[in-house]
Amino acid sequence: MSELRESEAFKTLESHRADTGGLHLRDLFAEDPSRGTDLVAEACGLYFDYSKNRITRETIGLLTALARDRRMPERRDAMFRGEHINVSEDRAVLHVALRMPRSRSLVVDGVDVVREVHEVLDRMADFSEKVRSGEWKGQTGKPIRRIVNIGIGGSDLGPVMAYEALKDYSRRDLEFRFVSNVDGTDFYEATLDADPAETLFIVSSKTFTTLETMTNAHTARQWVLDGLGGDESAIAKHFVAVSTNAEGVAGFGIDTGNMFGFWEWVGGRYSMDSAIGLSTMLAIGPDRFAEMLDGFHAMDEHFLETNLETNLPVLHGLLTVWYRNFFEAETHAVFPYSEYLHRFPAYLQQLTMESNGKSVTLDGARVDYGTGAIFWGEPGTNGQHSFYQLVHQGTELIPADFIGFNHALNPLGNHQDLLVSNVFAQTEALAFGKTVEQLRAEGVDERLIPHKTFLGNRPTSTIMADRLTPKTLGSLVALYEHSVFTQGAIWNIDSFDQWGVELGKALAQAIIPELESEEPPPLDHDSSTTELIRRYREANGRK
Ligand code: G6Q
Repeated sequence: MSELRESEAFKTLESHRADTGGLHLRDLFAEDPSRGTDLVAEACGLYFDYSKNRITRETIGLLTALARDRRMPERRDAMFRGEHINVSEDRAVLHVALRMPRSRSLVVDGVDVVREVHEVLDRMADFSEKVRSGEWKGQTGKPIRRIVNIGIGGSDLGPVMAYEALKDYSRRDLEFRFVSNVDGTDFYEATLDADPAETLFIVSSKTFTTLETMTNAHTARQWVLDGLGGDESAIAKHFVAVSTNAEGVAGFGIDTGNMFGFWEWVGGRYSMDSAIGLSTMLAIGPDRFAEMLDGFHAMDEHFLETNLETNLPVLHGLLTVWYRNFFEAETHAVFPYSEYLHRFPAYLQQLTMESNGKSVTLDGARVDYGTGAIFWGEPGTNGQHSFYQLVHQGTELIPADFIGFNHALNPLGNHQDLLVSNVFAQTEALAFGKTVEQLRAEGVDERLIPHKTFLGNRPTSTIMADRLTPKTLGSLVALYEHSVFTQGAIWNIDSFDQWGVELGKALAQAIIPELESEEPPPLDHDSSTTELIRRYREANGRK
């Protein structure tokens, strides 16, 4: 049995689950009138109400005891010190340094990383101002009107999410597009109505070797050359790069003077606040970008300094562990009640699932407990008219986060009241349900009672903020980053590697020539893959 399962802290939680798991939120609230005002925590402008979770007042103490037993605080401190906690890649994990203020210093392997971070931020700010003011000119002397970020995974999901989330703060006379997929349609649609003379490409790739990004970048290069008369000097005016690979950038033909660097200690899915966020800065400007960094940093400090019992990311992470390991919940839903956050669940999917979708511990032993939950979600209220049915009355237990705001960015009539009433109504309905007695009292036909019964006792957490600002977004993202960290520490897994994405990449490299060769290739696959390749070749007129 694993160390985790054998630990006293884990066993205590198992018996606590057996004793309390049957309790209904209806009773827990009825017996404890101040539950809704006590089981809450607040920091960085985020109000975290976790009272509608299947816990008693004792549960948090037992979960934080588990965190201490697993040495989560020590591991957190080691991360902040720049130790190589990403053991399988032997790397420091220092996204927290990306948002440290200029006045701070963090020396890792003899280098002050905070100073380096601010050097890059200053160069990004300088460049952004030039583009935003029109001082930066394209090859024909026209200012830039369209900015296309080419990147995938961590070099795409954060930038897209942040652009969409902060659109209200963005320059509306600049158009932003994000090309990630190697499906040519992505590039085609992003440039269909664009003028190469007014288009700037940001090639965002930590490694500068990723198949999709390099393919799209070469297509973009050709598109610019074709559109601007073939003069190679246009590349310097229409391309910049965000990468750690200066050689690769130079090899592509981009002036390394137009390259914004970052560091190997920034994981792709933790990079939206590094130079990978250049498109965000171009959209909202350097000052707003700095506000976003302040929001991240405020949550970092809270995570580092606040006791575990009132620590938002710790509470969130421990509750996720509670459902995953003691209720066997396989998924976790996130429902932002803000249309601007419509890409937030997709962003979180990478953050959570690429980080904690692991089945071996740091020393390589196979786990005998569940790790990363499947994160999913959509903005409310849309989801209510779709899959919420299963969340309310299906057979699965789906813990859910509801995210809402006191104020709309675009107040229109009573839209915001209607929107937020649904946050409160849904969490109330999920917790308390509707009983047979209530239905009978309403005179519901007996035959329909089973169909109209809501068992309730479905756990939710509600995160409320005043309004969606760059700062709030930073704090919200950092909350989830550190929740992921907390979960990974309990499970003793490496939340910062991603070996699981490698195998498919390698196999695709082998299959590309088998699809493209003129002569029939020798195919050494299973019968299914061989036949699929054969049919594809045939459909494309290849033997
Ligand atoms: C993120 C992953 C992955 C990565 C992409 C893009 O944590 O490592 O999603 O971001 O594969 O990689 P490049 O930035 O190197 O192109």
